Amino acid sequence: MPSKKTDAPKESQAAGTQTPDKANTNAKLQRLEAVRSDATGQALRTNQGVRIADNQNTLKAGDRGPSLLEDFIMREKITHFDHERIPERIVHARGTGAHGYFQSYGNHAALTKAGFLQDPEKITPVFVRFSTVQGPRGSGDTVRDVRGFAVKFYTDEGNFDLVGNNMPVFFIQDAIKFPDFVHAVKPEPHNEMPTGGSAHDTFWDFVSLVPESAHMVMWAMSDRAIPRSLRMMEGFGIHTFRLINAEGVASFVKFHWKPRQGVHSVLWDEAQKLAGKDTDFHRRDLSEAIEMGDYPEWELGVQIVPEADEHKFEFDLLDPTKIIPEELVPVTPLGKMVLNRNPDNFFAEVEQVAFCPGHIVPGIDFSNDPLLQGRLFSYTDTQLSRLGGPNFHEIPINRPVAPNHNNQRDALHRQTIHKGRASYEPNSIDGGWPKETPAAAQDGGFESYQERIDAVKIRQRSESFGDHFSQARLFFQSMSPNEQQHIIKAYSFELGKVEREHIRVREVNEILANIDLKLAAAVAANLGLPAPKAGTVQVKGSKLAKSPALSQMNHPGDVGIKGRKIAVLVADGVDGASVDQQVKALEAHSARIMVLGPTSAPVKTAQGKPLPVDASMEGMPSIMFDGIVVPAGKASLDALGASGLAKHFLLEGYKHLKAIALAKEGKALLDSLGLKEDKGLLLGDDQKTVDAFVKAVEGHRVWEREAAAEAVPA
Ligand code: HDD
Repeated sequence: MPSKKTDAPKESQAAGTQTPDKANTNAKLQRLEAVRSDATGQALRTNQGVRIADNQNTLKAGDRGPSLLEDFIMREKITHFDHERIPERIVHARGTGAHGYFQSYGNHAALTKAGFLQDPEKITPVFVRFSTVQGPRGSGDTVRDVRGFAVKFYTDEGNFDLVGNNMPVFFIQDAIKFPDFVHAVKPEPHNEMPTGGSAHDTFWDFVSLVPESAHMVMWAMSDRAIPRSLRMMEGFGIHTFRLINAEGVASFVKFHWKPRQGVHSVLWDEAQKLAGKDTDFHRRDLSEAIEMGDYPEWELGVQIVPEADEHKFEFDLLDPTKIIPEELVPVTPLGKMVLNRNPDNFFAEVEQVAFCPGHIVPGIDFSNDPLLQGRLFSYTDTQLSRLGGPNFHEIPINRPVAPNHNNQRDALHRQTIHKGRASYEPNSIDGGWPKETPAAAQDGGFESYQERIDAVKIRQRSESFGDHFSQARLFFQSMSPNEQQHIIKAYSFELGKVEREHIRVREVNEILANIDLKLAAAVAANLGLPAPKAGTVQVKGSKLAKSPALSQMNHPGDVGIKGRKIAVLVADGVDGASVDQQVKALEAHSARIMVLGPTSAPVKTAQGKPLPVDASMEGMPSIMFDGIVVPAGKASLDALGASGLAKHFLLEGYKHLKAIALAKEGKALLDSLGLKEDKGLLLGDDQKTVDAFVKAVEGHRVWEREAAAEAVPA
């Protein structure tokens, strides 16, 4: 139980960390803002503050002579440039970030004493970094990979980092296997290929030998690994954590982020093309949305398991390769997060931000998940070489808004100028400050949950971690038929890239066959292998036949087509009134519309007026949109029908199951493409067509079309 002492140091009161009003939070944020630099109206100077008269020429002996070593201006500039790069993250190197805030829905004091979850009036600033795992900093955004979803809450009681992913489980159960896993998934050591992907021998060698990865690999082969947008992903804390209230009562929890934008993906063919046509597809989407005021929003929720129920599940709560199905323990919403500000400087904010699962605040604590326990060490350790020493908490993006006085001193890049003589505790020279805050005081100091441990020191995996296939099976069987087909294709694609036959065989016979024989047979057929007749182990199976919460189809979101991108295809002779009508109708739904022409030059409407276009169909191909509209105007429709670019745009949009609406007179164009109307391929000029189009975009893809679209070339 927590300590009963209540004598808090006066200093902590004076610091004003307790007042929960917005003004106070904003004032603290100002402390971070003070380091933002704006050079508008400022003179160009050296780092020492000397005004620079000539930034064009090195100091030389004569205008055609050799450069002089004494040119401190040139030397300072080049020296700094030579050292601009820092080591990229060993994993999650490719990422992007945004600022925002978290706001609790109510007072969750019964669950936790964490201050930021107690007051719906309190605005807690956050910084979020989304990332891929495998690829280097310059790799593509849409590769098949897990996405990191790391949130730093700058709470009044210190920073809380929720360092999760967009998938609720992980590849391994024990942190000691992390370097092995990462070495296997990273590009192969002899040729540093492939960049950004897992379709290669070492990855499949490892995962086919490590059955505990089966569940996570299933997620990685699903559509979750190719999100449509970072705004359209769920986030998960993965491990079981603890929340602890002021009475010391703890509950196990799993953290969830639910996007209001829904959970949506691109198709694999789109993902591959986007990785080439727009490497920055995801970061662009996030930053544009925020720029346009279309702020993405997530609900933070928890699945709560009372301590007493720890052992009531058919899996171990400490096993990070397992979910608690939401049908068994629903997600209780706690609050919302809104991302509403882009970084001013990528390096200073996104690159230098340092997360650590060990950054927690009073009211939150760890579980004994052995993967989490290892992470508590790794993250701080990695910053030492990545950010150059133990003072990375002083980099502005990492600074807490709560005060952080202590007796740690010196080391590389120290910025704080400590006053006082005593950098030790206890001391009598500086009045004994800074002092501990007893846990039971108001706004008490952090106290670890007092869990009773009576155990033998041992290197051994608990037997309760032994079932690797039941939840992988539950996942596959909970998917819609379309999603199941995508999974089959993803395994087939990836294993098809594996050069060594014995690895393919092992994955099919010893992993997939234990998950689902139909899945194994379908993948085997695509690889030219015999279908396995039975699995290699006895799989207990899950009591639940299905978990609907696992299918993306059941997460449509609640923002309609707000922010969805619609292409309006035009050419000379387009009916200006028809364009206006379509654009207005879609803008009424807050969709983001771009008018595309054969080139970036304006087109001439049937009414003889110039119509500016936003981009060319080549510059913004169909893969960058959620829906396509073709307005009326016979000459324009004929021109589009004669243009390979426009035909490809429409066929590709059709193939990728996008909603397409053509003016009625577009029938001939449709016929020439060999396409037939369906639920999302619409002909008409009336409101009914617009409504059907909006509904189809809202459905994200015209799933009913998928079989027919197979015949259309990619
Ligand atoms: Fe990790 C970065 C998520 C297991 C070691 N990890 C990193 C990031 C995310 C995750 C989102 C990027 C943070 C950022 O944007 O800066 N990692 C996870 C999740 C895991 C996980 C959800 C399992 C549930 N990680 C894990 C283990 C270890 C690490 C088991 C080591 C034992 N992770 C690291 C790291 C990184 C990192 C090497 C690289 C850069 C960094 O930490 O700051 O320390």
